[in-house]
Amino acid sequence: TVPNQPIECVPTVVVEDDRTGLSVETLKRAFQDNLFYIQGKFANIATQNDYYMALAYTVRDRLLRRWLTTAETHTHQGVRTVAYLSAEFLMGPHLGNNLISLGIYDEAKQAITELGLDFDALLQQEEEPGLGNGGLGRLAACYLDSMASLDIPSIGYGIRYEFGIFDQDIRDGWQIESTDKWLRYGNPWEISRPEWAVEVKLGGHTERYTDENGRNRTRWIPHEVVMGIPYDTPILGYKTNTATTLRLWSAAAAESFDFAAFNSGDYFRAVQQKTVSETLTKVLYPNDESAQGKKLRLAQQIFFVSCSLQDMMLILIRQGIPLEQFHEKFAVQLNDTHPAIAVAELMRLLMDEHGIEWDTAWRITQKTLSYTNHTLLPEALERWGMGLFSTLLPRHLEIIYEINSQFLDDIRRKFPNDDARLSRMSLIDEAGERYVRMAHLACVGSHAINGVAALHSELLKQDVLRDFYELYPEKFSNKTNGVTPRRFMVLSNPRLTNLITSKIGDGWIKHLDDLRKLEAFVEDADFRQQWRDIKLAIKQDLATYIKQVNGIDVDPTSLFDIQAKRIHEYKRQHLDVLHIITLYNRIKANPDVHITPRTFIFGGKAAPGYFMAKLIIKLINSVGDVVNNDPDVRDRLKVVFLKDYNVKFAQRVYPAADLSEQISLAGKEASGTGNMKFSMNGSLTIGTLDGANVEIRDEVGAENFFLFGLTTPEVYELKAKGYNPYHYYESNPALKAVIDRIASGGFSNGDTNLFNPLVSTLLYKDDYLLLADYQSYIDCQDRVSQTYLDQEYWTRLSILNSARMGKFSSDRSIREYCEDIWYVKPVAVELKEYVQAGT
Ligand code: 8GP
Repeated sequence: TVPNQPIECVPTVVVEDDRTGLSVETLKRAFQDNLFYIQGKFANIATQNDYYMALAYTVRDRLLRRWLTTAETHTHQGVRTVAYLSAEFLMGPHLGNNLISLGIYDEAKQAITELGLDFDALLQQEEEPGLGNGGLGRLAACYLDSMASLDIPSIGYGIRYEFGIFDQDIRDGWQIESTDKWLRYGNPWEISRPEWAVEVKLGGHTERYTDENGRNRTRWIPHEVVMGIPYDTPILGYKTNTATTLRLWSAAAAESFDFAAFNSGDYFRAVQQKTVSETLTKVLYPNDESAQGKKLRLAQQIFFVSCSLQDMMLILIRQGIPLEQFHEKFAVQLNDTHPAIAVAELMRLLMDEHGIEWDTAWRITQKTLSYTNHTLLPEALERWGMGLFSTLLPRHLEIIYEINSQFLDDIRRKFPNDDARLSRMSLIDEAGERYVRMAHLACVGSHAINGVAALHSELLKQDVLRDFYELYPEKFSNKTNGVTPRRFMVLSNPRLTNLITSKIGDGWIKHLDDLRKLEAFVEDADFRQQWRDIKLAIKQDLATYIKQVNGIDVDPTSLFDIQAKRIHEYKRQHLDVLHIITLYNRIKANPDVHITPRTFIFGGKAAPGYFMAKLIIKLINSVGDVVNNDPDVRDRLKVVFLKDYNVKFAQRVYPAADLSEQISLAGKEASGTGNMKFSMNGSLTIGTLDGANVEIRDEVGAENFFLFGLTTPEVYELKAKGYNPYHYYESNPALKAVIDRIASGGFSNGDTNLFNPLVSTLLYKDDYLLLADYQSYIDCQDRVSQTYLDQEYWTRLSILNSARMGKFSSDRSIREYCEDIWYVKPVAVELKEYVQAGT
C-alpha cells in the first residue's frame, strides 16, 4: 500500500463514552490517561505545561467527532463552502473557548479542581497563537467562530507562521521586541496532514507549447518549488455540531526537486535549498497598516494562496466534480489584498494546469472571489515593484497584463477619451517606477467589494476606490464588522454573563439582539448595584495584576480609562496623553483643584520599524513616571502601560474598562472592533465620528456616547484650506502649556531632545489633527469626569451600552456576507452513532 493513500476498507471506529464523555468523571479519567499516554509523565514529574496539554487533548478528543462529521456531511451534501483567505488569524487561546462551545466549562473546572490542580492556571498556560497583527487578523478569527456557530460550511486558509507577532517588553519606557515562540512546547490543537501537501512554484520563466489537441498553452518552468503542508485546527461553533477548519500552510523543501544536486554529490546545495524553502513561513511581518514591499512577503502570499486554491481543487477532483463548477462549490473571500494574487493564481491553475479556456476561467474567477478592504491609509495599499514581481511570479505577470489589457478596453468603451482615468485605474502603476497594484487586481477579479463599516464603505466609494465604484457600482456594499460575544463576553466576562443570563436567559449568546431585554432592568436599583459590583470586582482584579506586573498601585474605584490597540499616529494615543498632561497641569497650578480620580491604561504594540509609534510608548511611560510619583497628584491620576497586549490579555482588559478611548482622526479608522468589545462589556465610549463609532453611537443613542472632534468632511475641508497646527498651539494657553511641558523636558529629566520629533511633528505637520481636535477632546473628557461622579447615572449608561450592542455580533456580519456575497446557507450537522465493526 502507498502510505499516503486511504486504505480501501475502512474499519468502523467505536467511540466509547470513556474517551469522549462529557461528565466530570470521564473528563478526569481522560485527563489522567492523556497525562500518562500522551505526555508520558507520572504526576510527580509533570509540569504545568504537561497538565495543560493533558487537558487540551482531553478537550480536542471531544471535538473530533463533530469535526469529522461536519466535513463528511458537507462532502456528502455537496454544499457550497466559504473559503476565508487571510494572511492573519489572531485566534487567541483555544482551550477556554472550546470548553465554552462544548458546554463543559464548569465540568472541566470541577474535574481539574478535584484533581487538586489550579484550573485558571492551566488556562493561562496556553501559548497564544498570535498569527496576526491586530484588527484584521482578529476579525478573521471572530468570523470563523461565527461561521461555525451559524452552521455555515466554511474553511479558513492562512499561514502557519513559526513565529507570530513579537512579544513586547518595556525597558526604561521603550518597547523591546523578542521572538514569539508559540510552538516551543507543542501545539495540541493542530493535526498535520502531510498526505495533503501541495507544491508551489516560484521564479523561473515561462514557455509556450502546443498541447495534444493542438491548442497553444503556457508552461511555467520555475526556479524553485516549495511544498505546503497543511495543519488543521478544528473550530467548534457554540453549542452546535458544526466544527469548521482552520487550515494553515507550513512551507517545507520539495525533496524531489533538488534530487539532481543530491545525486551529483552536491549535498550542501540540496540542503541549502531546503533552508530557503523553510524560511518562507518562519515569521509574521509585524507591520500594521503599512506595506513594505519585501520579496519574502510576496512569496508568503503566493504560497498560501496557491496552496489553498490547489487544495480546493483537489477536494473537488477527489469527488469527481468538474472544475468548471469551482465557483458553485467555493466562495473565496479575500481578507484585504494580502491574498489578492488569487485572481491571477486561480486563472493560472484553471488554464495552465487544468486546460480551461481564458473566458471560462475568467468567469469562474470573478464569480468565486470577493474582496474586503480594511484600511483607508495610503501607505497600507499594497503594490509590488515590477522587478520583484516578474522575478518571483513571471507567469502571473503575463496573466495580469492580459487581464489589464481587457480591463482597460472595458474602461475605454465606458469612458471614451479619458486617459487620466485609464492610468489611475490600470493594474500597473506606470507613474514612475512600475508597480502592480494589488487592490486594483482584487477589484477587477472579484464580483463583490466591501468596506468594514458604513462610513468606511462610503469613503471607499467616494475616494480610495472611486473610479472602480463608477465602473462597477453593483459590486460595492458595506459589511460592518462584528465580534464574537462567545469569546469577548461569555469567556472573558463570566460574572457579567451570569448576571445577564440570570435576568434574560442565555439566548443572547447566539442572538445578541436579545441583550435589549436588559433595558427593562435599567431602573432596577438592585440590578444596577449588582452591575456596579461586578465592574468593581473586575477592576480590582486588573488592579492586582497591574500591581504585580507594573508595580503601580491603582485605585479600583477610580475611572478606568483604557486605550488598547496597535500604536499608530492615526489612532492618536498621544492625544490621550495630551489630556493626561492637561489634568496634571491643572493640579500643578492648583493642587486642590477638583479632579475625578482616573487610571489611564494603555496597551498595544508598535511596529518595530515605526519610530514615532515607539516614541509614543516612551512618552506614555515617561508621563507615567512623573505623574504617578508626584506627591501633588495625591494618587488622583495614574498612568499605566500594560506590556505585551494580545488576545489573551485583551480578554482581561475589556471587561475592566469604564471608558473606552476610540479617538482616531475621523476618516482614518476603517471600523475598529475593540470599540465593540469594550462597549459590550459595559464601558462607555469617548470617540470621534470615525469607523464603526458612528454606528455604535446610533445604536446606543447619542446621549449615551461621548462624542468629540471634527467630522470627516470637516477634516477634508480644514486640510484643503491649509491646516496650520501652530496656530492652535499659539492661541490655546492650556494646549501650549501641555506642549511646552513636554518640549522643555518635563517628562525627560530636562532633556529637550528626546521628544522633539514628536513635538515638532505636532507643531509643524500634525497630519492627524491632534491640535485641531484638542479642545473638543478636553471639553468632552471634562463631561466624562463630571458624569462619572454620578454613579447611578453612569451605571444606567453602562447597562444601556451593553444592552444595545446586538448589531455588533459577528453573527450579524456573517449572515450579511452569506446573503449578499457568498450565497451560502447553513447546513445542520447530525452526529451519527458509531457502530462496532462486524455488528
Ligand atoms: C484594521 C482596521 O484598521 C480596523 O479599523 C478594522 O476594524 C480591522 O482592520 C478589521 O476590519 N486593519 C488592519 O488591521 C490592517 O490593515 N492590518 C494590516 C496588517 C495589514
